[in-house]
Amino acid sequence: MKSSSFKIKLTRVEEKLQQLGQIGALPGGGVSRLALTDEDKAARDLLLHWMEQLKLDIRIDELGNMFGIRPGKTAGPPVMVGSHLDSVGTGGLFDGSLGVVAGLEIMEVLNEHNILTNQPFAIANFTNEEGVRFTPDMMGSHGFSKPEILQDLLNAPAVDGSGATVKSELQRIGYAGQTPCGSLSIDTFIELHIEQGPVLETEGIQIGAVEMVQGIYWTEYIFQGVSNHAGTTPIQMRKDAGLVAAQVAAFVRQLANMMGANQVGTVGLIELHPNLINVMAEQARVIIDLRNTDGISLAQAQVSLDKKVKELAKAEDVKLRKNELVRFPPVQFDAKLVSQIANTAQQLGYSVKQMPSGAGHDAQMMASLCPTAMIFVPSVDGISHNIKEFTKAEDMERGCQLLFNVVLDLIS
Ligand code: HGY
Ligand code: MN
Ligand code: MN
Repeated sequence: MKSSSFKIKLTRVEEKLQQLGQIGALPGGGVSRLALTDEDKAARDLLLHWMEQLKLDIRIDELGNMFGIRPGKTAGPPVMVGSHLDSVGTGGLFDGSLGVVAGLEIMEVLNEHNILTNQPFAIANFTNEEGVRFTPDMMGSHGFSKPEILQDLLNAPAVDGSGATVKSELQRIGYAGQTPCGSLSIDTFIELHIEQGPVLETEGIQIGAVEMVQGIYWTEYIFQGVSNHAGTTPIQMRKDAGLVAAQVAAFVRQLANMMGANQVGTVGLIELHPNLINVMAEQARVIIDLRNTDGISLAQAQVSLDKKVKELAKAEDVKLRKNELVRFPPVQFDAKLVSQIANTAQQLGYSVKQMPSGAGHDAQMMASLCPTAMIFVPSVDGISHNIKEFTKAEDMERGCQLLFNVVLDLIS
């Protein structure tokens, strides 16, 4: 069946994104929809409503992953698209939501034209992709691809120390599903996502055919010093946890510069206790995010970081605890599917570039289960994880149409 005759309706996509944007809306724009909060529940409820309207076979698994399946002529594993509805605390309107809404739009077009596809087609909303309330990130798709770690993921404690766990929050919001995690077999997975970086915009390219996702390491270091008076304590007597945290943060940037190539390093979370102006911190907690497209270099960077952290803690005579929160190696996508995306984009007259992903995505977990790839659309000014995140309507339209055409070619 030639997919090019069917067109997605951008207005429907925009309406759904606009409705989702009301959920967890922040005063200056953007959203805060942390995983398994009431805002996440509200977004899930809205998705449930849309999937019911589309008459999909709805499944919710033990990790709260949500699936909507449209049957085809033949039974068997569906081709699936999807992403995530949770956001970071200062999130934009497009990260994750675009991939879920694009899946709904494909369903809308199939239904309005009464297209009976050969293979079933499914959409997914994966739980806790962002990993900022409960680590690791890509949690739902991780558990879907590795059900043997389900209990560990369900017992994951909230990063904020509130005592909430994934399990207690899934139950609280009513999304502790019955479908066994990982019990749905999937034929192929494609994720449409905003690039969240500057490459496509800078190079004036309309579509990214994503070949791989870089490796991601998250490490928590907790420094235990001695809380003391800021004025009376002589410098040489101090055991200042706050100082060590600051030195580690500075070293992460030096490390990225020393490693060069594709090494990046971020200190997004630093917490001091008691965090008071005139009190030396008793405890400091930092979580470091290291990434690299090359797995060996990433592991080397981590070794250098661990070594330096130990030296800095020793020099200040503070105690050190380390927790390895995330150790995701780089993931290659299916080369054949990547070329199919690139070729279909060219047939549609779109400029396209094959490229890596700097951000983590659910697709990197799905890649261990079935042929998987991603489609990127440009981010204005390369901004994301920021309320200013924006993608132009015409870019969204191209991304959704391309996803539709690739999917229809696969399921017809
Ligand atoms: O951390 C990431 O790259 C993704 O946004 N979870
Ligand atoms: Mn995302
Ligand atoms: Mn994100």
